[in-house]
Amino acid sequence: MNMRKGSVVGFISLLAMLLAACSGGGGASPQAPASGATFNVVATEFAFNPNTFKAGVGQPITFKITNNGQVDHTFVIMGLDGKEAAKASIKTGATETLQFTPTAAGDYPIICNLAGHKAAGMTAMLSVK
Ligand SMILES: [Cu+2]
Repeated sequence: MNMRKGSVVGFISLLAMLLAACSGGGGASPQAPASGATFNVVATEFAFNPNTFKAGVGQPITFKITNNGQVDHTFVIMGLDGKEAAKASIKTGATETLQFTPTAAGDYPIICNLAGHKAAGMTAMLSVK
């Protein structure tokens, strides 16, 4: 167990070093890289791009949501119970990070929960297997 975790961490460290090397060292992040998937999402009026995401059960997911729209937006992941599971509010021009680890397989709807935005098309889907 410990050895296994160690190799995963080692692998991620190696990945991080490779990424840092590729970026020329100019923009290396000071934070330790999170394991799991990272999705970059752009919010505008009235859509998320991309709007489909796939992940595995227990896999930590990091959403980096940039609001390129003219008004504020939210990024709300709905749990399989129909309740809000995770939420980020993104002001226009800002980027917010939202972390979520799905604990069960299924389709998790993602919406902007501001009045009228979901109906106008601000929806996405996280499919977990
Ligand atoms: Cu919105």
